[in-house]
Parts: sequence; structure tokens; C-alpha cells
Amino acid sequence: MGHNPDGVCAQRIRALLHTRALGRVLTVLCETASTNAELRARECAVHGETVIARRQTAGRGRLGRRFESPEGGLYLSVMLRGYAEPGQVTIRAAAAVHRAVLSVCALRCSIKWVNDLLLDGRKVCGILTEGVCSPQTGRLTGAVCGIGLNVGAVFEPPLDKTAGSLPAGVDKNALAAAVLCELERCLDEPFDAVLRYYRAHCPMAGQDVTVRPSGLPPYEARVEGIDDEGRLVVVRGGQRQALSSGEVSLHRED
Ligand code: BT5
Repeated sequence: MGHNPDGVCAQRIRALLHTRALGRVLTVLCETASTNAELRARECAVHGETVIARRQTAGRGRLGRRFESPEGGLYLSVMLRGYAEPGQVTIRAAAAVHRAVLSVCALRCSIKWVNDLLLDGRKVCGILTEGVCSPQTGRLTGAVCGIGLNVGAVFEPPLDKTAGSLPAGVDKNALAAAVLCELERCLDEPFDAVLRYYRAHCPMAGQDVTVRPSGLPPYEARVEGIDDEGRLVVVRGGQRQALSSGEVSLHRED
């Protein structure tokens, strides 16, 4: 059968899971276009329902970008229903994945606002949160939080310059269970407590960045910090601006 003992396996994840809701309904697929798309298509998906794929053929990033999703990585999406603050989900998820990687892999990532985890300066994780609307009423009925973690991946140029990977030996079932446990915890915690953790692991203050607002010309700015709503505060020509996720992409000046 060619069963891969290192592979993602629903049964093993379930055995390690200590959550109330997240991952209680769990599907593991060998391949799908995008776990976010798969879950969004499930109109009846309950709160916490989770889809994991061993590879994605059309993994999605923000603003229509692509997320390369070769075999070996961990690609996971969770349905969140009735969650009051969808805008906070990505920040909470980044803190959760940071904690999970630290506990399972003993590796300390840094967070790049808003949705990236870096290891030695390279992106090993991306997060995409998308709202879900009822096709009947058009009203927001939930959010899908998608998390992609590179494991043992080797990337082709030009992605090899910016993308990195967790080591190949990582226990992906333990990692998936830890991500779900930590995500549940970070969704329950007061936002200011999550932000304290997030800021402590997001060493961007003082950095010069290029801000690329969608549809507008890019500009240079210096990062001041992260405000209480999770926005990135930058200073440009003496003017302070608070940037929301989704509107901008950032590039470090090296
Ligand atoms: C993200 O977007 O980083 C969000 C990625 C979310 C992926 C998960 S996997 C499970 C779920 N299902 C999905 O379909 N998506 C979610 P963004 O910040 O826009 O970054 C995209 C950019 O990262 C690309 O334009 C590349 O430059 C770079 N990139 C692409 N694939 C990468 C990879 N595997 N690792 C690191 N960087 C990558």
C-alpha cells in the first residue's frame, strides 16, 4: 500500500488531541486543491471542523498569491463558527503555531507581521484566514483559518531565497494536534494576552520596510510596533500610520 509511517494520519492526530471543538471532526486527504477551498465548500461544516492535506495543487496565499504545497508539509484548515472577531484570527493563529512549533520541534520561530513564521529569516509557515458567507443571505457565517507549514521541503529559485522549512524528521501528527490545541487556547485567551506573546516574538520594531498597499504605489517606512488591535504601526515622513492585514504586503529592506 506504500503507507508512509511519517505521514499525516487522522487516527494518530485524534489520539493526541485534547481540544473541545477544534479537530473533533477531522478529514485527512492525500491531495486537494486547497484545504481552505475544500472547507469553505462544506456549507454544513461545524465549528472546529478541520481538513488536512498531505499536498495541495493550488494552495492559496493572500491577495490571490500561491502557496507552494509539496508533499511532506502540513496543510491544515479549521472552520470557526460564531467567533466574534474574525479580524483577530490570523494574529491568534500565528501565536498558536509559534507555540506549537516551540513545543513539538523545540524551535523558536520569529513572527513576521501579520501572517508569517520565520526560521533563520526564512518563511516556514503562512496563514490565510478567509470569511465564509451564506450563499443564501450573503451574511458572514464563519471564518476558515488555513495554516501551511513547510516540513523537509526544498524549494526552487526564486522561492529558495525566502522560503525555509522545518526539519524533515518532525512528527507532523504531533505538530497538527499541537497546532489545534494551541489555536483553541489562543482563541479563548483575551486578545491583549495573545498580543503580548505575539509582540514578544515579532522583532520588527525599528525595521525599515517597503509597504505595498494593494493598488497603490509602494513606500518606505519604519516599523514602530503593533497596536492593541493587532495593526502594524509604521512611521513615514514623521506621520504615523496603522496598517491592517489584507491591505498591505511588506518587504524587508536588506
Ligand atoms: C500566505 O500568504 O503565506 C498564506 C499561506 C496559507 C497557506 C495555507 S495551507 C492550508 C490553507 N489552504 C490554502 O489554500 N491556504 C492555506 P502570503 O502572505 O500572501 O504569502 C504568499 C507568498 O509566500 C508567495 O507569493 C511566495 O512568495 C511565498 N511562498 C509561496 N509558497 C511558500 C511556501 N511554501 N513557503 C514559504 N513561502 C512561500
